[in-house]
Amino acid sequence: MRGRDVSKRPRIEPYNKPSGGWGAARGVSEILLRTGVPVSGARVLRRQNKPGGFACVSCAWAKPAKPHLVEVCEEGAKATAWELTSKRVPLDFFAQHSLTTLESWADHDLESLGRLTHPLKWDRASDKYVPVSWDAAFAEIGRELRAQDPKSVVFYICGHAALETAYMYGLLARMFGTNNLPNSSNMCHESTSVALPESIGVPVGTVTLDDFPKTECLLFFGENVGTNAPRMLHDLQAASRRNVPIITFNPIRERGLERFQNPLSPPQMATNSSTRISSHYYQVKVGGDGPAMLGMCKTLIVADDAARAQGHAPVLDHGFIAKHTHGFEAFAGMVRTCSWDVLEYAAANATIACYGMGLTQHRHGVETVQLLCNLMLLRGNIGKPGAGLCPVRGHSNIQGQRTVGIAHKPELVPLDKLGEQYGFAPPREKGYDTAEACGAILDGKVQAFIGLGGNFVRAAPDTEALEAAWRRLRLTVQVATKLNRSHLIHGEAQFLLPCIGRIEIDRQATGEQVVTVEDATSCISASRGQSEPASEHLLSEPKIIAELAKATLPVNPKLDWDAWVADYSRIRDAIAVTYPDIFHDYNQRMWTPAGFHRYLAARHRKWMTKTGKANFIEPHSILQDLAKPRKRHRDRCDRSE
Ligand SMILES: Nc1nc2c(c(=O)[nH]1)N[C@H]1C(S)=C(S)[C@@H](COP(=O)(O)OP(=O)(O)OC[C@H]3O[C@@H](n4cnc5c(=O)[nH]c(N)nc54)[C@H](O)[C@@H]3O)O[C@H]1N2
Ligand SMILES: Nc1nc2c(c(=O)[nH]1)N[C@H]1C(S)=C(S)[C@@H](COP(=O)(O)OP(=O)(O)OC[C@H]3O[C@@H](n4cnc5c(=O)[nH]c(N)nc54)[C@H](O)[C@@H]3O)O[C@H]1N2
Ligand SMILES: [Mo]
Repeated sequence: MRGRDVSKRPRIEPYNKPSGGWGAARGVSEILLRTGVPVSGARVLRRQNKPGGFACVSCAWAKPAKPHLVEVCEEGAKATAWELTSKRVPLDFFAQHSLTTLESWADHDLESLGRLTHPLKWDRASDKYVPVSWDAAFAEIGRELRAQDPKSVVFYICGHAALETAYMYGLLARMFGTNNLPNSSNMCHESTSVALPESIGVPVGTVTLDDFPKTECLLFFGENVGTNAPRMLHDLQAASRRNVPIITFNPIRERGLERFQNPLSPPQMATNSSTRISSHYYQVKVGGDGPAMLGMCKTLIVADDAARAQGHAPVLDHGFIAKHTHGFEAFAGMVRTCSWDVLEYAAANATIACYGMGLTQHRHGVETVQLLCNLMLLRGNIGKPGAGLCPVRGHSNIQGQRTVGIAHKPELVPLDKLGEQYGFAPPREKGYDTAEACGAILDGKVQAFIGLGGNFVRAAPDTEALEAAWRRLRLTVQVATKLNRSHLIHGEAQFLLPCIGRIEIDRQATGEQVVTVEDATSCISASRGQSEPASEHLLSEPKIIAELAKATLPVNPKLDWDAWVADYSRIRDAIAVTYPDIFHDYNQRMWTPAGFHRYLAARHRKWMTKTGKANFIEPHSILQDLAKPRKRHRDRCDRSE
């Protein structure tokens, strides 16, 4: 068996059909066949994103309370099949291939090998993975970790892991003595998490699925919905049918933002018809969103000045601005003095603004998100039905991990509460985020890296330099379902620990366990695995964390890791003690269809900001760039901002 040569260029072909439709239906059948799971896979798919079923492992889009017959998209079905594959990486594969030879394989081919089945340890003499018992692996990792300064250990977590897992992982890192908790969110919606608290006092979007049927306008910035959150196309299709304008800003004409053929609609499939998604499509330059938003703000403010001068109804929501916001006059004054072309903008009483990587992964991501807030505040579009901000998050529980303590910034975590609950002194020093962790690895300040999922060396920027530095790490541990490049690049001691995925049945001492996740609209719901684990040798993520903790930390009379693993509802009870406002009655409320919504002050027009109001923040760097005409839209950041 040979992997594809990574140096070969991919083939790119034009695609003229709508998103979804027959292409998607064919795609789902093909992937079920290719991964060898057509029958059981199809049965499992019916339980995807349903009450009592499991939450899709592909993206974070919300699940409706009354689900469609099959609440799943092509990408979600592929993700399910990708995890449920009947393929396994046999131990003799590792006996035949050294890690150095596998380095020429593409990630796709590595993952295509199928599921990992045994705990493995890198053997220096042969440069191969050899099987190791779980007990020996935990004992050696514990011994290595205990010998390290906690500040030199990094605990990375990818956004797949459930709330229970993430809570335990954060606790393990902090009890060990570090806030070095970088996560994949640092690479995607970190700009959202920094921008929104300053503007509106919450770090997340303010809309729920219920707002979509009520909205009168949708703005869409830099999100490729057809590929990355396709179930959202149902909500957009419904809005389009109500003739709601959908105004898209994207340098590329993305097919999913143009037309959608609903695979769950027999008439559309039979007649091969489709629905338009975007009513207006503006191909902004890369990084051109800030100027476009300023143009829209100016249009509104100038139109409002004119309307009021002529005694007509105002264009801006002055009642809202006066009662709920701070900094309007300064912002409006600045905008009035700007001179550049303005865009057409349809006024509506309730607008939702959706956005993705096209905004956040820019050097001015924070300011651009804040400018989008300004645009929304001008017409009172936050905290009323049918209106609000909708950052479309990536991994299925990426938003939730922050909610339960995955953060490198100590001020984002109730450290006093944790200290009291578990009788320890949590570290107060800021930890590393993803970019800082990379820097510290390059500088030789890191000795050990524990990765709970993900593909860190590939996901982070500057892969080559990072891989070279990685070899100098003393200990590297990867917990994973499938092989990827980060498992081939190893430190002096490397372990690869295979875990069960969320689609699989998780049996512990008290029976089958359930986990919970938070979606991109802040709804928290239960997810129950449906299929048999890929191998009898796999452990669950909570079990792996508990064993790592027991091997590394002193015994703590206030924390019984084994009792938590035996019954995950006890982890949820503990989470509810740490975060009573969000998680009270957690074990009951997690069964609410579509999940329970966590309280977000901004949704109720309560502003948890320094001014106590929603803030109009001036986009100084964007304005500075505008003053430099030649270079102005070129600067894209690396993936780590
Ligand atoms: N199937 C599947 N789904 C996934 C994932 C996956 O691996 N597989 N990953 C998940 C994750 S972690 C994430 S974060 C999301 C990412 O999902 P998205 O947020 O959609 O991110 P990208 O795929 O990078 O697409 C970015 C879009 O922004 C546009 N763009 C680029 N530059 C600019 C700009 O300057 N301005 C504007 N307005 N637009 C611009 C691009 O043309 C593109 O359409 O997807 C999630 N969903
Ligand atoms: N070049 C490039 N770089 C990027 C991006 C990009 O689009 N292009 N996107 C950026 C973004 S938005 C993000 S969020 C990051 C993502 O960065 P990461 O989260 O680090 O990477 P992923 O590719 O999502 O991780 C996939 C791996 O996770 C493991 N895995 C899958 N399911 C499970 C599970 O249930 N449990 C465990 N323990 N492991 C599991 C499998 O081994 C799989 O190979 O990458 C960022 N970097
Ligand atoms: Mo992401």
